[in-house]
Amino acid sequence: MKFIDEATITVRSGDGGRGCVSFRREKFVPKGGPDGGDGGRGGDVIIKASPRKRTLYDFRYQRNLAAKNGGYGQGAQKTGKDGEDLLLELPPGTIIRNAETGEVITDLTQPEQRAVVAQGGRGGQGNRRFMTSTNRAPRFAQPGEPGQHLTLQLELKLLADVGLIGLPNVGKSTLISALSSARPKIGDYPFTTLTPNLGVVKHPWGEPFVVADIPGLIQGAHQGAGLGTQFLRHIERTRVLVHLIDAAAIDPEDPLEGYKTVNRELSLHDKKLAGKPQLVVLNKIDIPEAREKADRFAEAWAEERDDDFLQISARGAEGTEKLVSAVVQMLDKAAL
Ligand SMILES: Nc1nc2c(ncn2[C@@H]2O[C@H](COP(=O)(O)OP(=O)(O)OP(=O)(O)O)[C@@H](O)[C@H]2O)c(=O)[nH]1
Ligand SMILES: [Mg+2]
Repeated sequence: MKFIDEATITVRSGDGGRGCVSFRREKFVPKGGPDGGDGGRGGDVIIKASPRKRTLYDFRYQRNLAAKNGGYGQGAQKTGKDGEDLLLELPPGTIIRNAETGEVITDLTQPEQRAVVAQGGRGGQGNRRFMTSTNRAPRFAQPGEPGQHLTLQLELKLLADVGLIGLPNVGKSTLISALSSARPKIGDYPFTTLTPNLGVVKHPWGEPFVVADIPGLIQGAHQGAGLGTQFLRHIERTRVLVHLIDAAAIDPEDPLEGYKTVNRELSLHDKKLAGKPQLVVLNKIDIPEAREKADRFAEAWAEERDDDFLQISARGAEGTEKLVSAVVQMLDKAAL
């Protein structure tokens, strides 16, 4: 299934049913009074965050969505049936905007959260309601109120606490597999991951946190190189970034190069993203030549920075516990 994170749809709430013009007819009562019932309400268009939904795939082709109209009022004071609501289930993290004004109508951040985006029209009143002392037999009734037409822009920005970034093939998906029950594809080639994956990390220090694994970034990503920066939107809402580096691929001549490339692409895309707290982690430390390269990295790092970085083997699940504890501390410190 394709990962769709943007869609434009048109929704329409139901029209209210028309009120009825009718007069009582009974045997032996020649002139009955008005008894036209009111029309029913039009159905609302309601959106709801459903954790079962992962993408906006459902809305790729299905673009015109309407609630049902209210039923007409009837004689004998019968009110028309209310039109059925239209319920749209969207993945949590979807932002809903009015496509014309760009205004945010709602942001579905909580599971099961609901919002009415277009209200159904009221039903028209039947002629019975218009009877007065001077007009005992009104021959008119109200039409129903029309429903609302609205074009909505849907944008999915996944909700995760931690974003996993790095060059392709550094072991991001291997790491999320080691930490959570997520089982993304792992491959010894760049761009194995084509769409974001979420994993829930359980740990003994408190509430679980959610990690997002996204496709790797390369130089020029902000201009569309590789898979570009299109998936960075899914880590915009994270509080902390884990920047994973393949220790075996470090260039001993310029050990910080890869690290800097990724950060350059981040800030060219979005300064806010680049400003998030970032934990730097060297991976694949089980590979013999990686250790030596990690030492070169450490020397270059110490010349420029006074904070720490970690060394792990995601494949061997070595150092991952320390990584989780460091992330928990950062999450505790970082406010959204
Ligand atoms: N030796 C060793 N290999 C690792 C380690 N972690 C990952 N790998 C290998 O590195 C390769 C890439 O791993 P992935 O997890 O697919 O890397 P990725 O960063 O998700 O790659 P993309 O999705 O393509 O950006 C695979 O062959 C992994 O088995 C590690 O700790 N040690
Ligand atoms: Mg991957």
